[in-house]
Amino acid sequence: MADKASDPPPIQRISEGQLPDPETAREWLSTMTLIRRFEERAGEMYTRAKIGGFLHLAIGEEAAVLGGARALSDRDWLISTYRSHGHAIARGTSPDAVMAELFGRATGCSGGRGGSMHLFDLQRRFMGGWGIVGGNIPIGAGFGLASSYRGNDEVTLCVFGDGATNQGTFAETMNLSALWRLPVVFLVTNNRYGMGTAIERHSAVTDLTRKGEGFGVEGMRCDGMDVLNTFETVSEAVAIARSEQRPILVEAMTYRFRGHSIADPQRYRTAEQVAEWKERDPIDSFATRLIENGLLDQAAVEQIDATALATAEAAVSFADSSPEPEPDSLYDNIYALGGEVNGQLSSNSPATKENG
Ligand SMILES: Cc1ncc(C[n+]2csc(CCOP(=O)(O)OP(=O)(O)O)c2C)c(N)n1
Ligand SMILES: [Mg+2]
Repeated sequence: MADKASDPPPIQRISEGQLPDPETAREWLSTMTLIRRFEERAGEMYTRAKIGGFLHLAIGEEAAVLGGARALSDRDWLISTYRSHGHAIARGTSPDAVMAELFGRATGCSGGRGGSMHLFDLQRRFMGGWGIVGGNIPIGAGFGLASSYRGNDEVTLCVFGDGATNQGTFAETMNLSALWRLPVVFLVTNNRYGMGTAIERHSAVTDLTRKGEGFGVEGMRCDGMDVLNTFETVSEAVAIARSEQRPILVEAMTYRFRGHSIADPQRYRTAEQVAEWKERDPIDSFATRLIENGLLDQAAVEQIDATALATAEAAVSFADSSPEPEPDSLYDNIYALGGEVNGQLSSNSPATKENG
């Protein structure tokens, strides 16, 4: 019964929208392919014990990742979960810095202290990388509040999973975001499972577009296996958030092809179900569409894949040859500059250090 209940609804629709110009189409395909090849290599490195902690891959979800990220401009903010390698790469963080972070090296985008679940890149307004399910939702609203308070037109895209919509933080954030008219797009990556629990078994309401309704947050749905449809839908939501200063909830229907994390026997779903979704591989289907429409030829697609493989390989070499963080740096970035304890600067405060 469980398997029957978790059968995915068939989404046959491929966006009828306008394909992007050839340069944009090439960039989308290249970045999705890079994310895929990067994560495959990361998975291998994990099983070789090069990577510690947890590793959550988003293989199969690349269209939901990239379509959402590309709906933002450089001045907008993106915040994600522990399944965020693709978000960092999509935002422009170098694959070298992401892989080095997974390896826990000083050259990583969080200085080797965050690992897979805590990627971060302030310069590119990628605000992490958060390990607590639902924990990033109110923080995303906080970025929206900051934009609103400063009176600029920046928008935050806050990404989380279907399981996270059952957290109290989701309900509280929907309420305050609507009440305070925050310019935030909440993007639910509905991959149909929270770890091993199918959506029909973890959420009373499975149409997630409706989960913000009672709080005053309008919902939209996109085909998260289709990068163009995701881009169009999230772009529309971003435009509303920007011009009308109000939150929108977007549900992206997608699927992860691998387990929840690396160690997952996946007894909660059938091989047939996985195979069915793989037929709609977001990268293959986009490449096919570009070839059919004459935007790229087969040789160009193969070249894109070869380049992605080489970049992922180079990232592994970079990470592997990078130094570990210095033990002396243990307290760096822990205490705020000028931090005071009882009116005195703390001895560990960077302000008391030579270069502080
Ligand atoms: C507050 C909290 N509870 C439980 C966990 C353990 N946990 C990690 S991922 C996860 C499933 C979340 O599922 P979903 O939100 O659908 O995201 P997905 O993993 O499918 O991307 C759980 C329960 C956690 N990290 N934080
Ligand atoms: Mg999920």
